[in-house]
Formats: sequence, C-alpha cells, structure tokens
Amino acid sequence: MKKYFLPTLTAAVLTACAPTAKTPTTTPTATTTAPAAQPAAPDWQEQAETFLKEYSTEYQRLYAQSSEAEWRSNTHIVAGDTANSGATARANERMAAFTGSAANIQRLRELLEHKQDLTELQVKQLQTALYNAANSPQTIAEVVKRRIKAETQQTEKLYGFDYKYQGKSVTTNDLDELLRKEKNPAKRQQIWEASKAIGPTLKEGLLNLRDLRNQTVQALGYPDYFSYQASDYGMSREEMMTLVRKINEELRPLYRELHTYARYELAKKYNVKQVPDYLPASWLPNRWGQDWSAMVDVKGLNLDPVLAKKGAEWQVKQAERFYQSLGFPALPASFYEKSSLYPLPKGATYKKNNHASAWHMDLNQDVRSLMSVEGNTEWYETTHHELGHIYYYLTYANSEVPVLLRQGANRGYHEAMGSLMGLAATQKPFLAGLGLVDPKSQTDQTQTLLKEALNYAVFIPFASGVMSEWENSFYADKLPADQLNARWWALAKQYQGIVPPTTRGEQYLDPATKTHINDDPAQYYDYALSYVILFQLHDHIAKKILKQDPHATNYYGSKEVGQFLADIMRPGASKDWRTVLKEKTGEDLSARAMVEYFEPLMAYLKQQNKGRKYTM
Ligand code: X8Z
Ligand code: ZN
Repeated sequence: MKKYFLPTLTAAVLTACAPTAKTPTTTPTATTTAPAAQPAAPDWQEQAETFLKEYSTEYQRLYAQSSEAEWRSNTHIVAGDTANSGATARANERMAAFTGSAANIQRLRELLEHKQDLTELQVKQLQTALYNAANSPQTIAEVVKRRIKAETQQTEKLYGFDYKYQGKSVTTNDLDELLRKEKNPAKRQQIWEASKAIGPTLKEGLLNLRDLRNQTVQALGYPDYFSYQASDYGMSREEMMTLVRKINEELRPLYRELHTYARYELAKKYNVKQVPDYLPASWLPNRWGQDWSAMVDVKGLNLDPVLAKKGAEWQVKQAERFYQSLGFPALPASFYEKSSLYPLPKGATYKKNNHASAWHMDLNQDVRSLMSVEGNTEWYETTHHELGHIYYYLTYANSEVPVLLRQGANRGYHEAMGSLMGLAATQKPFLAGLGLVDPKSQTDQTQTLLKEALNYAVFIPFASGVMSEWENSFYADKLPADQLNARWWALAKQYQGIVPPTTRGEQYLDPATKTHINDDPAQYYDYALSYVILFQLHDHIAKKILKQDPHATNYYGSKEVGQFLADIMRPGASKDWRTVLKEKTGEDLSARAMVEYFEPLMAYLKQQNKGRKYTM
C-alpha cells in the first residue's frame, strides 16, 4: 500500500480554487487604440484558472471514489472474492481515463507552453496534473488497464497470504514479536523462513508489474518508472542515486561500528563461538534487518511492559494528545469511526493489509489510518508516524492550497513529520513528563543512544542502499528475472553486511516480502531522506526553539514547536521543498545533524570493538 496515498495515484486535487493573484502578463492586451475588430489575445491566467477549476473538481471526485474502493480492498480481503477487486479496478480505471485523457494532456501541454504568463501556483498545478497523467496515459489505455488490474491482484495476494509457523496460521505481528523475542537460533531461522514464504507467490505478478509500470510512464517520455518517481522531487534518477549514496557514505563509519558490535554481541547471545563475518539475517530482530533496536533494553526506559498494560487504544489516543498539546486540533470524529486501527479479531473470515498506512480519502477532512496496533514500542512509534501523515493532510487541506498541491513539500517530508514525533515521544524527559518512566531513575545515556542508533542509523543502508539500489536495477536496468534474489542478497551483504542463513536461490523472491516493493514501488528512498530531514528538524527544534539537548527533549505542550511544524505542513506542495528546508532550518538537505546526533556514541563503540575484527 502506498504509505499515504493510493497506489495508482500520486497527487492531490484542487477544490474551490483559491483566488490567485494575477501577475502582469507579457501578452499584450487590447488597448483603447487597438482596432476593434482584432481579437484580444487570450488571457492565459484566466484560461488556466478555468481549466484547473473544472479539472480539480472532477479529480477530487474521482480520487474520493478510488480511495473508497481501495480502502475496501485493503481492509476486507476475502480469498476468491472478486467483488472488491472488480470495484477497485473500475474506480481506478475511471480515474486513469480522466487524468490520462488525451484531451487533458493536450490542454495541459498547451497551457504550460505559456508558463511565463501564468502564476507560479498555476504552473505547479498544471505540472502536477501532467505528472499524474504520465501514470495513466490513455494513448496506451490497454496497458494502463492491465496495470491497474495487476496492481489490484498483487495487493490481494500480498495481504491475503496465510503465513504459517509450526503448522499454525500467524500474523506478521506474531512473526515480528517472535523475531524480537526468540533466543534459540534454530527456531529463529524457522521464523525468518516463515516470513519469507510469501516471496515466490509474488514473483510473476511483480515481473509483470515492472513491465507495465515502465511502459506506462515511457509513453509520456520518462525512461523508466524509477526515473518517473524521482522526478517528483525535481531530480533525475542519477541525481537521486547520487544523493542516497552520499547519505549512505556519511553514515557508513557509524554503521561499521554498529555492525561489528552486533556481530559480537549476538554471537554471545546465541552462544556461537565463531563470530561470523556477516550477520545471519535470522539473528536480527526484524524481518529485513532494517531496525535492530530491540537488541538493547535500557534499564529504566523499557516501554514494552507499560505499553502492553496501557493497551493499543491508549497509544492512539496518546499520540493524538501529543499533537494536540502542540496546538494541532483534535482528530475529526470520522477518523475514529472509519479507520481500521487494530488487528482483526481472532477467527475473522477476512484479512486486511498488515502494513501501516494513512489515507487522505477525499483530499479534505476524511482522513483514516489502517494499522494493526498492539501495545508495544514498535507500534507506539508507528502510531505517531501515521498521525504525522494525518495531521499533514488536515493542515494543508485549507482554502489556500489547491487540491492538486495537497501533498507534502516532497514525499520525504510526509514521512518525516510523524517519525520525528515518534523519536520525540521516546526521549526520557518526554516519557517522564507523561509518567511513563520514573524521572528520578538513573538511566544510561550511552545505552539509550545505542538503542536509537540501532533504529535510525541501521535503517540507512537498508533504505538508501539495498532497497533503492535494487529497485533502481529492477526498473531502470531491467534486472533479469533469474538474478532478482541474487542481486538482493549481494546488496544486503554490501550495504548491510547481512547474509541469509542458508543459500537463497532464485526459487525465492526475498525482496518481494517487503510490501513497498509491490505496492509503493521505486520510492523507498523517501524514508532514507525522511530520516535525514527528521534529524535536521529535530536539531533545529531542540537547539533553537526549546533550547534543550537534542538527546533529551520534551516537545510536549510547546505551541512554538507546533507552529514550526504546522508552518512547514500548511503550504503542502505549493512551496519548493528546498526553499522550505533552507527557510525553516537555515540548512540544505544534509546528514550533518544525524551524524552529529550519534557522534557521542562513536567513542563508546570504538572502545567496545577494540580488538574485534571489522569486516565491512
Ligand atoms: O512503511 C512505513 C510506514 C508507512 S506510512 C509505516 N515505514 C517504513 C517501513 O515500515 O519500512 C516507516 C519507516 C520505514
Ligand atoms: Zn509513512
């Protein structure tokens, strides 16, 4: 599931269009001296305004219909049922027929030829509409139709899959919990393998989708689907890859220490005498090795028992209270009525999407989240993450922001907001203020920072390395079908220093076990960028607004922090993302703040790793 939009759509719409300030046009207009018979030159701003108003109204209507159908398809998955998938495919086809229509494409191009006569806001909207058109050009309507169908089917397979461990059906929540807790390495391997069993079932569908996705965007001149997604940032594929590789390199020295540390600590934990050069994937407390924070328990700061006691619903309410304390409004009642926040009851006759997402159903006030919240640290953070999307939606759904620009400054910002709140909600002064931990208890700051690094720093080689490199190869380099798994594990070794517990041939498809590979394609670098942005924002908030140590903040109740975040959210995509960052933090996009945050940990890790063999 596209983390916060719909899989087949990428942008938002325009409602009752905000009055646009007209800039003087260079087109000469009729003057009193002009001969009366000569037709007046067209007023391009007026033409664009008329077009955008109509376009946006229809776009928003179709978007809402598509969202409703997708919501149903992601929350009620019944094996063999075709009613939902049929309805979803039809709604998405209607959307595609409109956004990709030849008439709309022609008109958009025509208007954009007069860019210099239009307002900046109009140009942005027209460009967004043309970007959306490239995802569904009706010049190749049959290909688009097949892609829509293939996407719907892939979603059903992905979330309808019945995971089995020791002969019993289990949920992904169960598998995650087992991977966090199980101490027996042989059992761990079984659990890990159980979590990868879905891969082969998705292979044919994914290969088909690759071709259909590439063909779709090629019709409007994009070389491949990866380039198409990168262009949403105003960047080429090569520029995006250069950026993510740079981020990865900047975090590499820290990762190298964490990797060495983890190999030795886990070998000790699992009673393995010979420390392996590379980490067996089944040793790590996460299905893809993207978050190792469960490896460390900080005495006095372990949230799991208290969260288990408070329960899932409390977590959602608490996250809302946190946003409200900053000055954000209460969530609309419909959020609670219409969302799907918790795991399905045992024995339910249907399944639901098991990955968290947030939905802007109508690009207005109908906001919902799809989660399977349980009382634990991982869901506590994820709840804050999803509400970040929800408050972003609500904040830019205002009359100043045209419907087509109701998106994040870029996709990475959208991911950053809630993750930032998730980080803030786990720092000790915040937790103490909330009464979740004893403020008087002595807690180890180094262990706290280590636990955070095992979450945020460990994520970078996965997101900017393995995922981005694999999808780049897959879409742009047309990675051959008999090298998909080999490439995945070569990247995991190179970037994460992780190897599979046993050889994983091409009969498996381990990348496809990551939901994004199927339904949020060629965009995973969003998350790497979001962590970089998150630390930039956090650094600014801590030092400049709260005047607190970034390692020990308490945002709770700070209207100034709320103002700062809402100011970034309010314009949506109507402001350039680079300008926003520079204006708000005084910096360009950079891993500086993230590296600086973890700097105090380096000395400790080097000390711990003294005499140990480094393999990366
Ligand atoms: O997919 C997500 C969000 C989607 S709204 C829950 N995340 C990435 C992942 O789970 O792989 C958040 C951080 C990384
Ligand atoms: Zn997200």
